[in-house]
Amino acid sequence: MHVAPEMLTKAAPEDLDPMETSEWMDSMEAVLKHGGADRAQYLLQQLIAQVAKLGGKAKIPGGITTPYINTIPPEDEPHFPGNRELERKIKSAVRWNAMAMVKKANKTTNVGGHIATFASAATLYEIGWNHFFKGRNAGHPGDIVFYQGHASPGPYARAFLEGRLSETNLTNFRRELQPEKGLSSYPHPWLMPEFWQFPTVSMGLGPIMSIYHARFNRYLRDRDLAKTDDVRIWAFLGDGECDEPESLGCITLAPREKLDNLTWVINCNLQRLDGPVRGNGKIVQELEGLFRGAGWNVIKVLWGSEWDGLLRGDHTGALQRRMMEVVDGQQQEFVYRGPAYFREHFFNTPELRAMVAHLDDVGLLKLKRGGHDPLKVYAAYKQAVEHKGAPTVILAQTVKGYGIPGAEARNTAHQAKKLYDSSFKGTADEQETEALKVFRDKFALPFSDEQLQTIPFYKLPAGSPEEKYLHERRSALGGYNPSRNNTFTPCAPPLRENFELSYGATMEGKGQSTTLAWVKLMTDLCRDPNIGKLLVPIVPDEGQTFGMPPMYKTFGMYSSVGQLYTPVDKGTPAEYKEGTKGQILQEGINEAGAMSSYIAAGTAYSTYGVNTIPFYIYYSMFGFQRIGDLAWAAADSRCRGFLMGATAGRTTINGEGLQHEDGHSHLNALTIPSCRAYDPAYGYELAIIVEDGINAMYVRNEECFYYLTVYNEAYEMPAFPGEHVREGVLKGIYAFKTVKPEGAKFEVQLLGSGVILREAVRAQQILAEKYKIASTVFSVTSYQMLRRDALAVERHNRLHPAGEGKLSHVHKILGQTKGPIVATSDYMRCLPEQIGPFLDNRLTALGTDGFGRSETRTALRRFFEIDAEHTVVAALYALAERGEIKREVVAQAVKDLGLNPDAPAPWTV
Ligand SMILES: Cc1ncc(C[n+]2csc(CCOP(=O)(O)OP(=O)(O)O)c2C)c(N)n1
Ligand SMILES: [Mg+2]
Repeated sequence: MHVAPEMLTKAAPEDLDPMETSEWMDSMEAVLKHGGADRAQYLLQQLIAQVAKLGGKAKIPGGITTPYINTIPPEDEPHFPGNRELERKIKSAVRWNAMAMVKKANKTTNVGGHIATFASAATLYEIGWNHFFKGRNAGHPGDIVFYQGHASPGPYARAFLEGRLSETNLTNFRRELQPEKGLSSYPHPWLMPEFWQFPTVSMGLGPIMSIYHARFNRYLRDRDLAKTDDVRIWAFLGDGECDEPESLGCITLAPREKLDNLTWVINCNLQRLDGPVRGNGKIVQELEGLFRGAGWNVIKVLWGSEWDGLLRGDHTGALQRRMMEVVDGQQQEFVYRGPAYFREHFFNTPELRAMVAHLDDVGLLKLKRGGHDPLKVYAAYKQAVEHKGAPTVILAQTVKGYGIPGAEARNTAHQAKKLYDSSFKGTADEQETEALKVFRDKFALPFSDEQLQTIPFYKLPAGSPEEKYLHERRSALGGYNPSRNNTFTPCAPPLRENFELSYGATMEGKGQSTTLAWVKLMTDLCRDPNIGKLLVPIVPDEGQTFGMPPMYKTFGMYSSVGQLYTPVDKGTPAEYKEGTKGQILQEGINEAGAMSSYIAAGTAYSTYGVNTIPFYIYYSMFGFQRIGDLAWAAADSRCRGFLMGATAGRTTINGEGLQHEDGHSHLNALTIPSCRAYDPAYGYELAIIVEDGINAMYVRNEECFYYLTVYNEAYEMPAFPGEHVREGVLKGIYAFKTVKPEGAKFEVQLLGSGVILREAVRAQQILAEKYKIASTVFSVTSYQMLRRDALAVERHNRLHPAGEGKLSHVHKILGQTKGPIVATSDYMRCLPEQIGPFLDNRLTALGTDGFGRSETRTALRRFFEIDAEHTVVAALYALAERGEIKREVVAQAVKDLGLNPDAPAPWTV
């Protein structure tokens, strides 16, 4: 039933006819008794519809929240199939080890860690591990669980009991460089590839990734790529984490796509790092309203079983009202101050006080929050996994730092690294020992006082009922969780012939952009018998800008319901075709969502053993800059695939101005160690890079993904010059064209990338024709690859000084050349400057430092000083610096070529 909160908290309009009211109440009571809840709900809906139809001034209740009690009434709770006693023992051991791990790690070092989060979530996870989270095995990928990042001591402690991690592993928590492997602070598949599947600790990323993962599972199923029906996606979130836009920004997708394979558990301990999440309000109610409004199935687990009796006796609704009116900040106070305060201030009327008169302080302390009650949590999970047609969110109320002396419900709980309670007597050490005893006793751990001195890890006794139970449960659920698959089954390589279709020159007078070259390449590749079906083009509502509509028809766009309408452009080559077999993921204006799809698709090689190859194309400015943290998480996830930064270049997407003109995404790409970034100029370069990329990732099993910039400027493209350029294209540089005018005395080397390669070629002509200077133009497809190779070579030589010494690719190519080197591109100067230290001759870098602005391409290239004319002057000046030509020649060139020497530096305006 939906009841507006104001109806519970605020006074209703005056009752003008109590008799009539009572008749209505009696009727509803009878309906509930004889017709059941569904019938009551139906009648309520009819009544509301009737009021709406007849109009008048009556306000229809607009709220979509329910009272502050458990969604599942006690009478609807299922039988609990577990052994409560054994599960309690296991959970206590996990609690202890999780605490001990953090405490030990901070005894001798300052490496940090969190105790309070897992302490509040232990029951939420243990019910999952004992009853719900399917494990990975040869025949089943297991459930996908997005573990709350800073709850990681819990999963580690559990894996220790399962025999999957050693005592040394635990001792080396947050000591990853120790000889026997230490454990990552948080879920990092990059660092623990056998264990973690998805990184989560950057708040908000786990939630959004989980939604798109759940949707991608449907895509895999509908396109017959993998069997995923039996896989559930779980995401564990903090209530504070819900303030991140990524957490809640995409929740409408899940009900729209009917993702009943998705379950969220929000640990509502009412606190975040600094203090209460909603001190002056109620986070659970706020979240309930949001999720219900979005169409989720919402289950509130607020109170433990001990409250059931009190609520049953709450005939006037006073207790329920009190639960509703207490704000979260106050709820914390009741836990923090203990039972006497709780009795006096929560049960603050004679009626309420009487309800708990039979309970002593111990009895009061047993009135737990719902998230600590296995029965309530089990009931919620069971209902969640059985719910059809919509995702479920469980709002579980807990206490942060539950059971930890000195931490429970304190604002400092999040940062607590040790047990310490200043209410105990004695020195800090004595207080700590006392706190350990309290913890031990509360959770009944079999340690003597003596043993507590060393805070030992606790292993379930071999052969004990609890140890057997733990393994039985995991084996019944198919294996362990978390656990990441590292077996890779390579693809058969794509056929070369489909790439060769991109090797030809464009027709004379007819240009092509690299973006269109990509569209064409994709269309050719989709016919490839080995990988065609595995391509997953992803686009966030920018396909028309990129010339993609022909792909819409060829590939189709995925929709779980097919196409329920006739597209207005039916029958045209650009038909907006949707279908259950559609291959493209059209994500709407949602780069973060699209990136989450990219991650799901780019990790499926591990998660589901299917080598889907995502190509996520987007406005390059709205890539790393906008969703950089997801790109980082993609790398951590060992994600593969291609990011296509389209409309690239600060001067090339000319009219769009400052916010759109990207001159730095290649610098962002540099920051991601497993990202290989390329800036190709021609269709054949693109085809070579994509072919080798697919082979690298999906055949040779290299851990990386690609970033390729593609531009929207059309120009004539030459044909593939021949096999001799392939290696250079992939390694980052190859000689494109040499011009040596008759009688040339001097020589320069010109480096160009992407669209701006053509400016280097034009500069070459001017240098030859006007100044009789010889030059070679090099196409630099990747400064990043050149630098990485050069760094590796330099490091090798330094650490092996007695050896012969290796030669880097960039040195191999440019080391033999004469004269200064001038580089120009549509990106910032420091991109080419990266290779400077590895060159013998001086490098002058031109680039697009500064804010973009709207203008023509020609004007912008002049403004940013990257055009042919500026390249010529840079080359002449470099020669003058070497004393090879006179400075007057340069000064004259500045005039002749029409440059304004007094224009402000572009990066200052
Ligand atoms: C994007 C981001 N910002 C900040 C942090 C630092 N941080 C880690 S945990 C935390 C508080 C988490 O509170 P909540 O989500 O309620 O989780 P709880 O520990 O209470 O379960 C913060 C701010 C982070 N990990 N990621
Ligand atoms: Mg919290």
